[in-house]
Amino acid sequence: MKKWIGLFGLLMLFVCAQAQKSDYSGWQVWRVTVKTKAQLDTLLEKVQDVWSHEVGLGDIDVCLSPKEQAMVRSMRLPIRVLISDVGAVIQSQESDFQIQGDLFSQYQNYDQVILAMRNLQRQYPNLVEMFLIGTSTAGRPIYGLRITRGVRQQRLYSNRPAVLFNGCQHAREWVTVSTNLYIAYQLAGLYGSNTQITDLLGRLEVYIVPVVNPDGYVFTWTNNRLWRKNRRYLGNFQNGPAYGVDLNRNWGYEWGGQGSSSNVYSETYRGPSPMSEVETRRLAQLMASLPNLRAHIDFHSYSQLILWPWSYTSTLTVSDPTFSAVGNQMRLAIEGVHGMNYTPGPVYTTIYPAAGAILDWVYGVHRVLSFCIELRDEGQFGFLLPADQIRPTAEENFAAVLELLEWTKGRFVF
Ligand code: 0X9
Ligand code: ZN
Repeated sequence: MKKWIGLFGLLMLFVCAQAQKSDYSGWQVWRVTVKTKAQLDTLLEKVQDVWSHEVGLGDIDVCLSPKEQAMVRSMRLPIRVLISDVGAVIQSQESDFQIQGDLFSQYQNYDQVILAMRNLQRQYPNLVEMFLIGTSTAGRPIYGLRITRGVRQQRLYSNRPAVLFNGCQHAREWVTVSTNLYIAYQLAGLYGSNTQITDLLGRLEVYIVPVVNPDGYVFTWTNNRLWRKNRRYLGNFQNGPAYGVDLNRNWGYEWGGQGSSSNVYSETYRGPSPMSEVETRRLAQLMASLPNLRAHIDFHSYSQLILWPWSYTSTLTVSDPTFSAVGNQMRLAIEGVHGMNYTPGPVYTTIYPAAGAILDWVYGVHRVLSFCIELRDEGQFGFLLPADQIRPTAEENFAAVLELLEWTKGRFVF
C-alpha cells in the first residue's frame, strides 16, 4: 500500500512538473512577407517573438501562438509555414535527450556542461584550468576554462596574447553551449598531436565561457524551451510579474540606443541601467582583467552570420578593414568544412541595430577585435536546431576559431 502511495506521489510530482512547463502546442513559426512599412509596423505590434534578423521589408520569421496566428492571418500577407508544430518539435527533441551518446551528439543540461568542463580539466591538468567567474542572479556558478601550455605556471603566459570565446548570453541558443565545449575539447585533445594547435597553445591563452546566462539556460530545460533573457525578477507591473533582462542589450557602451527596449516585458529589455546585471558585470570584469586580450567571439544562434561592430550605429569602425579581412577568412574556413554559407558584415547594416550588445563594449572600451557569430541554421528549425547538427556546426566553427587564433598569434605582447 505504502509503495502505491509513494508511486502515486511520484506520479503527481511528475505531472505537476510537466504542467509547469510552457506549452507550445498549436504554436507555429511562419515566414511572413511584408511589402510596406505600415504592414511591418502592424505585424510587429501583433507579434511577441520575432525570430529572424531581417526586420526590414521582405521576409520575417515569427513564432506565433494560435491567437497571434489568427491576427496575422487577418492581415492577408503571403505566409510560408516553417515549423507547423513547435510543441511537437520541442517534445520530440526532449525524448532525444534520453538517448545516451557522446558529448556532441546531444545537447547538455547545465550540470552536464559543468561536468564536461571538470572532466576536461582533470584529463589535461597542464593545459586546462577551470575557474569561477562569478555567480548568477539566482546564485548559480558561472565557469570559465583557461587553456594554454603550462597553464599552472603563471609567468609562462604573462606575455601570451589572449582570446576569449563565450556562448549562451541568450538562453535558448543551445548550440552555442555545445560549440564552446567543442572548441575546448578540440584544443585540449589535439594538443601534442596536431602541430598547428600545439604551436598555438604555446603562444596564446584561450578563455572559454560556454554559459554566460546559467539561470536562463536552466529555465529553458525545466520550464520554457524558448526563453531568451536572464531570469531576474523585475517587479509586478500593469501586465503582471516581469522577468528577465536581455544580457546582449545590457552592455555599457552606447547603452540605451536603437534596437533595445525599455519595456520590461520585451525580449530585448535592456535593464534599468548599463551593466545592471550580475552576469554581464562578471564577464566584463574577467575581460577587463586580461590586459593581453586581443580577440573575442560571442556565439549566438541562428542565421549563419559573422558580425562585427558597430551594433549601435551604421558608421564603420576604424578597424573595419581588419574586421572584414579576418571575418572573410573565417567565412571561407567555415565554408571549407561542410560548404555552409555564413554572411559577414557589421551588425547594424547586416542585421539590425542592437545598442548595448557585447561586441560594441569589447571593441569600444578595450579595442579588442570582437565578433558575433550566429550559428546554424537559416530558419528551418531556428533555435530548435536538431541535435544531429551540433557536431557539424561545431566543426565548421572550429575552423573559424583557428583562423582567429592564427591572427591573434601575430598580435605580440611585450
Ligand atoms: O539580437 C541579438 O542580440 C543577436 N541576435 S539573436 O537572435 N541571437 O538574439 C545579434 C546581435 C548582434 N550580436 C552581438 N552584438 N553580439
Ligand atoms: Zn542571441
